[in-house]
Amino acid sequence: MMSLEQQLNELTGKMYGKTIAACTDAQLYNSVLQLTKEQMAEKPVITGKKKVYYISMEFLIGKLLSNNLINLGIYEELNQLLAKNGKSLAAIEEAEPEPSLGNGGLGRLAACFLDSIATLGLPGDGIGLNYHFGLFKQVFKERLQKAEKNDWIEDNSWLTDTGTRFEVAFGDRKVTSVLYDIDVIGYENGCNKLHLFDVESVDERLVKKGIDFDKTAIEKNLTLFLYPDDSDEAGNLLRIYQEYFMVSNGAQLIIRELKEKGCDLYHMDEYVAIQINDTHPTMVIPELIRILTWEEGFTIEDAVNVVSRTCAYTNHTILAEALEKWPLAYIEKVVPQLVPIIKELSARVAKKYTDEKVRIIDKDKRVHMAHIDIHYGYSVNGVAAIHTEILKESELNHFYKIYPEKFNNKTNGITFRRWLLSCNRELAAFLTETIGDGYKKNADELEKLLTKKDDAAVLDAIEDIKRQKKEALAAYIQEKEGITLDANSIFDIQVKRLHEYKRQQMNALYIIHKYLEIKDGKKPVRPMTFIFGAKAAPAYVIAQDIIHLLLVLSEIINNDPEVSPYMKLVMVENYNVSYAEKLIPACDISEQISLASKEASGTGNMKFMLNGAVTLGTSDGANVEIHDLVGDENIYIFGEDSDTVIEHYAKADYVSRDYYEKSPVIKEAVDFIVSKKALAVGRKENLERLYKELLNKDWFMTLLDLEDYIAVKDKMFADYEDRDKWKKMMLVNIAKAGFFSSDRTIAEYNRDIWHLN
Ligand code: 26V
Repeated sequence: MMSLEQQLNELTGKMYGKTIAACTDAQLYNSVLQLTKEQMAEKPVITGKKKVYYISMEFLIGKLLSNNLINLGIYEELNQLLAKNGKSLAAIEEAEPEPSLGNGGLGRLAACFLDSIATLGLPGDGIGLNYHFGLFKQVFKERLQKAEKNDWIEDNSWLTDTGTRFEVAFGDRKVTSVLYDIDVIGYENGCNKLHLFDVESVDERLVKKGIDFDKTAIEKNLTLFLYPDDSDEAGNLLRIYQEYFMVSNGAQLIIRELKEKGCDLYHMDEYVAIQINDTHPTMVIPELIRILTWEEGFTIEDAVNVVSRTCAYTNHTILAEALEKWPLAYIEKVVPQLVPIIKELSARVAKKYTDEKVRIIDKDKRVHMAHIDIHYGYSVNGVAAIHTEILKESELNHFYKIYPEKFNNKTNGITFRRWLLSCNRELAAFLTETIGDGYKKNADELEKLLTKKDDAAVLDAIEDIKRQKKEALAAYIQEKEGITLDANSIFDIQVKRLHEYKRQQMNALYIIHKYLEIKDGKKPVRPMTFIFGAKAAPAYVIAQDIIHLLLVLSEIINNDPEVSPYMKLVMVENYNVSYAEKLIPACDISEQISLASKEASGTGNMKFMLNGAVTLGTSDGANVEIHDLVGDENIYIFGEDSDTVIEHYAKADYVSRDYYEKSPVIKEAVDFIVSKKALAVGRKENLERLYKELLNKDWFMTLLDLEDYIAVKDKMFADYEDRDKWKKMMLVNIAKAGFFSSDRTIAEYNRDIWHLN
């Protein structure tokens, strides 16, 4: 057997005619990529009688090198041999392009799930699309977000062309697909696959400047972009083309694999479970029924029955605007062959149930995709306890009454390989030293840390690691954003997609309030650092305005010598998974401040907790479960609860202007948005629109919780000075995070829904 060093030297020699020591970081990245791929190819493929297919329009996998090395168990060895040759693995990792094949939590969850499925040794593959350009690259120009194309595919990449080609027929054209696979290696386990489909005729030259392109040239553009702007009809149609392309390929692949295994398609459900990630892949249901009836000789009855026993649906949001309802005419245009099937499915429902709310095709001839999933799938799950309760009791109550047995909760989780072992090697090493390394396979063992709650050496070490990570982040931000941060200040971080329901604007109002206090002579005892990272959908106007406000505020605050010694504000550019891996370990205060009932789960909240941050949050999503686990004394909860919020919506009695007029503190902060100072830096159009939105509409009730938010956040800053108390809170949060391992989540999916092995 050759040593790892010999193998790598042989590769660098073959690829570049150089020794390890003579290679550049980019050359070493390519060589290590090749080495890793070869090692993964030697791992056994995970097999079993039944397999799950996780079908999703998004897999936000992020960079893969570090994770794959950890899962292969060779990270440390490689790290050392590179160091011996004068090279740094961390620097080499920087050379990897990030595949941003997702928008946020939903896509990142899919990636964590693939890691856990393989880690638990369960047979399960992902099915998705090979977008050439991931989520746009965000740049700031004149304090506004600009979107640029974000390519990630290089000659040498994790993708392998499998040689598989399928035909996909649309109403007006046929295309040929190409199947690329990415190996998914479990932690100290075998391999599954992520199957990403592409179009053979795709043409990157279609993209002119920015992210604009001809939306009608389907053969050329189908897999160019993730989530193209869907504000117009051509964009909507393209989205349906993408969705059908994915499910047609997925269905063909699944049926081919079933036949290869010699399975009886009438008993498909004994061999396959298909997990539908939100409604985007819903057409897989009518598509499978179409294939079984048209090509395999099934009666419609038999096809509906077996498909309904095979497909399961996960809901990820209650936001009405995010629930897909496609005009039947659009589906007719793109995939006319599905229309008779969808009509049949709809007719069956209409015959059985008079309630209009459970219809598939409504009176306006729109197809409610979630309704197909619920009627013709065998499981419906929410992603956190409170979310599932809201689905059962309000959003999907009409369905819950018909099918109570289908509803179940699966609280989200995160893979600890990426969100602890890889992004916080210092903390992982300390934990191993302190409680052994059992926690790596059994996350509940983190609780052993509780026995050290009064051990000063342990508490100091945790504080020390946090400090190191803050210094590392400060250095990175200095380099990337040109802003100097003080690692002695409190790092308060809000990173997530930009959306009004997540209320970045409420955080901004707090910052304005603090700024005004400092200008008034009320200085904080310790400097505060506020960090944001967020991309806003290009067509989402108010979200752009909120980014503008944050950039205006950072300009005002960071450049005011009276204020900047006490407070800094950074809006990092192009927040993505790699940036998250640097920000999260360095956080003191984790901002999870969505309007109660609106954040289905959140998963960032879990990542921060695991890395020893303390949560400042509403009773929403998984915050509720974090609260239950750590207890009142280790979390800061504020704001109205979901029942109250749901009641405000039902009665339509929330009037933001009342809150503004009642409270001088709120008024002063909101008015600052259109003050002379702000307008001197920012654009009138954007700031005035945001101001008016907050006063006249405020659909996500920012002002409802603002006073309580200020009070609780102030208390939190004060408590930070009680170092013993704070260090204990950090420890308890880490110790209690085991529940949020996606290994636990996947074990539950398997136990209750998939029944593999
Ligand atoms: C999509 C859209 C698209 C149209 C404009 C508005 C809008 C708003 C939200 C969404 C999100 C769709 C689903 C989603 O990403 N849900 C997220 O799923 C995560 C994983 O379960 C969960 O942790 C987050 O709370 C949830 O927002």
